[in-house]
Amino acid sequence: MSTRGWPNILITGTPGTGKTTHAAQLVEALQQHAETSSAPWQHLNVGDFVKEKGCHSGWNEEWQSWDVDEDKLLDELELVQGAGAKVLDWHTCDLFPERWIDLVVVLRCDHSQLWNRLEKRGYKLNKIQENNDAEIMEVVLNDARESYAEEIVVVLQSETPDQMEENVGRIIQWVTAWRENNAD
Ligand code: DAT
Repeated sequence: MSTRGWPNILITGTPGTGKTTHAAQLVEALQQHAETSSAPWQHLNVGDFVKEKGCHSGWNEEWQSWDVDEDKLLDELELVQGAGAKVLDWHTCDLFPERWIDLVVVLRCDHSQLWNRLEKRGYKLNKIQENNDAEIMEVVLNDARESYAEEIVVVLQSETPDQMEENVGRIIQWVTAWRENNAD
C-alpha cells in the first residue's frame, strides 16, 4: 500500500524521445478519463521547475543547459511529490528517491529519427552527438533499471503519433489498476 492516494509517474528518456509531449497528453487524458479525473494531475517538467525555483548554479554555455543544483532540486521536489498525481518529465532518472516514484516510463526512439528531432530543435552538434550516443548506449534505460525495482520500469517506443496514443492509453490503464490496488 502506498501512502499516496494517486501515483507519481516519471517519464524519462534521452532528450527528444518525446517526454514533454507524452507528459502533456497523458495529463490531459488523465484529467478526462472517468476513473482518474478526480485527482489533481499535474505535469511537472523538471527542467522548467529547475529554472522557476532557481535550483541551479548558472547557465552552462557549452552544453546550453542549466547546471543543476541537485540538493536544492530534491528539497523543492520533496515539498510537492507527497500529494501524488504528478507526472514528472526529465531526462535523468537516478536522482529521485525510489519512494517518490510508482511508475518509470522510459521512452525510446530510433537514433536517426532522434538526430533529426534534435537538429530541428536547434541543438549544437556536440549536444546532438552526445544525446544520440546516449540513446544508442541505452544510458537512461540502464540508469532506470539500476535505480528502480524491475517491475515498475516500463519501456515504450516513441516514433509515431499512434505509438504515443497507445502509450498514453497503456499508462492510464496502469493508473486505474494502481488505484484499485492502493486506494483506501
Ligand atoms: P523530450 O521532452 O523528450 O525532449 P519532446 O516531447 O519535446 O521530447 O519531443 C521532441 C519532438 O519529437 C517534438 O517535436 C515532438 C516529436 N515527437 C516525440 N514523440 C513523438 C512520437 N511518438 N511521434 C511523433 N513525434 C514525436
